[in-house]
Amino acid sequence: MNESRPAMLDVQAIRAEFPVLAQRVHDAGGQGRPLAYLDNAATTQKPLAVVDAVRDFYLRDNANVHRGVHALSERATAAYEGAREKVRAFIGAESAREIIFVRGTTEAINLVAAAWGRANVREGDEILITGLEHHSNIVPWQMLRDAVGAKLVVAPINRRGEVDMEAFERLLSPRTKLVAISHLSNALGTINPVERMISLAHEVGALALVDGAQAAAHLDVDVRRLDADFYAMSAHKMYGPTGIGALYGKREILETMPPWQGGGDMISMVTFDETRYNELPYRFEAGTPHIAGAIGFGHALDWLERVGVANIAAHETRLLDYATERARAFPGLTIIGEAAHKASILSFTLEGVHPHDLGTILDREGVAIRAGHHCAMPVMDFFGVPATARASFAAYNTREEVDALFAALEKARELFA
Ligand code: 7TS
Repeated sequence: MNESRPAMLDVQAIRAEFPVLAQRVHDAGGQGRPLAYLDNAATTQKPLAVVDAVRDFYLRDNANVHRGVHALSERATAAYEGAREKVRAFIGAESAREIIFVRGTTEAINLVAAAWGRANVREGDEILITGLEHHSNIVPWQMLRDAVGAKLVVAPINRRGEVDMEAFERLLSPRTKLVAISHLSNALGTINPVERMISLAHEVGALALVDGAQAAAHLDVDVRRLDADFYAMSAHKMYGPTGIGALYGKREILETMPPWQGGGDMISMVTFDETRYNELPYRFEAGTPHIAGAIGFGHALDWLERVGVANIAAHETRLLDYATERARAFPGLTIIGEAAHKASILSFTLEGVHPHDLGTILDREGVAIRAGHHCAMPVMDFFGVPATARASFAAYNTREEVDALFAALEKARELFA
């Protein structure tokens, strides 16, 4: 990791790379407002470098991968495998064979639950998650639990929205087969101490899966330093295309896993009597993959590395600190989630205004936030709220956009006063 001080971002130059940001919304009759896009935890916008890479692929190189003998197929294959190598380098994996392209974090976790889970989790075994998880890191484990008779154990959180580490340690036992934890909570912005959680999991002989959907574009991720057994991410939250993501798995674990989907590309030989499976990573990539998406993902990683994740993180932390300070001073506003270690996400409620109404009013002011349960209903239950409003920051956001958020909140309060 680069230990030098993060550099200040040239945010205006960055914004110029995202044409979608330079628009007014609800502009009928010239009454529109400049867009303040603060819904980055749902999906980030895409820089020209990514859009151009996808477009260029379709305009110049489009062909299927791994099968053709012609020039276009060779180019497509080289670009697709080049993207795999970029993912490997970005997360510090040892080998590109450990990188499986999937649709996103959801599919990555389902792959592990289906392939590793069905082969390794038995009746009475336990899977330990936390009270902070997104539904995609809960439901696949419930499905596995119900299929094999395992138990799903949940480490509780405290009122600040942090995992209770004493309870987490206490809940680990030789029965624990897998610990599945988010790196960064999408509902609250809490950064989990995943390195410690993974090491505790390993002490009882469990494997550890990290849901990195929110973390990968905001925190420095080094899967070998973390010693994660699996790490899941989604390109679309990392300035890349939708419909593509990656699952990292340690080679020695992936080697022992049966495939989860059957079809083309994942085989080395098929007769009607038997099939021999292909080597890693292809064994887990049945069918024609999202070739253009993977290439766009690779360019998004180039973009992230050029701008620098540490520089982006420092910028987002300044925005989050400023927004938090303004939120604390705002009458009737309650911040949901005040963990000591947070990144890029501010979740809150406003007295007397349902978060969905708030989302609609803010939208009329040009401010795009997310209102809802954020696919983390158990987190909402814990805090006793039906939903929260959530502002989430990215490299291109500005202090002025935080001001626009609070000006719009002021309007909402006046409307409901
Ligand atoms: N895990 C976390 C922590 C997430 O935030 C999300 C998506 C997922 C998993 C699933 O990722 P996907 O790319 O497979 O859908 N979170 C959100 C959100 O907060 N608002 O919209 C999607």
